[in-house]
Formats: sequence, C-alpha cells, structure tokens
Amino acid sequence: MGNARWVGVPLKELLARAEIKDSAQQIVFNGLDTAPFGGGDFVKSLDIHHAMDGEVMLAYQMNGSEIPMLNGYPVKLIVPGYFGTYWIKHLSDIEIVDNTYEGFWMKPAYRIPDNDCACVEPGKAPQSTRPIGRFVVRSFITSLRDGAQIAAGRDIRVRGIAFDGGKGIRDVAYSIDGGRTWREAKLGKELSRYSFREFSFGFTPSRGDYDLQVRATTRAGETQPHDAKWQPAGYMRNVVETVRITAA
Ligand SMILES: Nc1nc2c(c(=O)[nH]1)N[C@H]1C(S)=C(S)[C@@H](COP(=O)(O)O)O[C@H]1N2
Ligand SMILES: [Mo]
Repeated sequence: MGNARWVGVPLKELLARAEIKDSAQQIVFNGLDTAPFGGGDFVKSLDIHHAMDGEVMLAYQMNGSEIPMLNGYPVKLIVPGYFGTYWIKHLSDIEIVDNTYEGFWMKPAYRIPDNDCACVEPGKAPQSTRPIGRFVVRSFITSLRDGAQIAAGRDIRVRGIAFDGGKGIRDVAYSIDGGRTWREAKLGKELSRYSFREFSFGFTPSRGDYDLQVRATTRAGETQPHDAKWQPAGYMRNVVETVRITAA
C-alpha cells in the first residue's frame, strides 16, 4: 500500500467534452495491458454520477514526477477513497455505456456481500453481492514489528498511520494492555481526507509484555471492530490488530 500526491485532470472535465446522453449509466475503463492467456483483460467501471463527482481524476504525475511504470505510466485513473482495483493503470480507453458493465473483473470478481456490514457468517455464501467500493477505516502501528524487544525504563514513541474512505480521521485510540484501557493518540497533520493520517503515542515500559492496539474513528463515527468481519473474498478486513512487544 502507498500514499502519494497526484496531479492530473478531473474526469468530469474530460467527460464534459463528450456528448453524454441521458441514457448513460456507467463509464468503463481499460488500460494498455492485456491478459497473458485467455480472455480476462482487466477492465473496470464506475457509475456515471461517481465518475462525474469532480474527485475522480486522470493523473499524469505522482509525487511531482511522471508516474512510474509499475504505478501506471503515463496516465492512471485515481478514484479517491475507493479500493485500488478501480485505479486503472496505463489508462487507454474510456467508454460510456447505457447499462451496468459486467465484465469478469466487475462480476464475479471484486464483489462483496450486499448488506450493511459487507459480511457473512464464516462458511456461508452471500445471498447477493455488489462491487467493492470505499475503504473502511483502518489503522496500523508502523514503527514496531510484532515480537519486537524494546528497552525497559526508557520512553518510547510508537508511530503509525490511519485512513478511511474519505470522511477523514477524527481520532485514534491506543491501548498498551491488549484493549483493557484506551487513551487518545496524538494525530499528525491532515494532508487531505484521503491521505494517510499519522499518529503517535508514548509510554515508558517496565519489564514485561505489552499488547499494543490502535483503533481509528472517522468524522462520521465509523470505527474498527474488535472481531474480524468475514466475507468469502477476504476484502475490507479492518479488525483492531495487536502488536505484541517485550520490554527487557
Ligand atoms: N491496467 C491495469 N490497472 C490495474 C490493474 C490491472 O490489472 N491492470 N489491477 C488493479 C488492481 S486489482 C490493483 S489491486 C491495483 C494494484 O496497484 P499497485 O500495483 O500500485 O499496488 O491496480 C489496479 N489497476
Ligand atoms: Mo487487486
């Protein structure tokens, strides 16, 4: 995963130059790559209202330079807040269609249970599905690995990142005792509603084991579950993770 600054053209402005009819339903996107065998060219679609929201964009720069080949040179579709599967690299074709596009990578691939939690009981199949959409809120500790040894009696600053589908991060809570007690971490600068938000917290460990957890909440009040939700494809996991460390 990554977090970059994109420069490009709003898709809305480009589409404004096409004569879109009222019957238009979706915009279909393809890139220069083809499937190595069989069919299965990677093609994705967005609903027309989403494609015209002014945020979806055709980027030609990443972090102030040409987009690297592996990231989609020369033009990449940027769909803020949406899973990377929609971010078509080497974008070469844009088609306006008057139906719901159902190519392989929209159906059956990249779909989630069509209910509020996008989840089902383990082992069960969803009754119906919809295409995957926005990110769910997540947070990670990035400065320590699970199993790390730290120095007892010395202050430590723990760092990490939080992000969500675009509401913005309201707060990140942290626990050093496996979720029994929680406090508020210090948030870094908000670079945009879609950017990773840095956080940090400090404590002075005595000798012993610490189960570190972090839990982010968005401005809309969405937060991370303590038990993982299940879905057959395994997408959207955002359970509160635990990093176990030892101070000695
Ligand atoms: N042209 C093209 N773009 C694509 C894909 C692809 O197969 N072809 N895969 C998509 C999927 S499913 C993902 S997860 C991301 C991966 O982007 P990354 O290589 O930057 O992690 O690219 C997306 N864009
Ligand atoms: Mo993917």
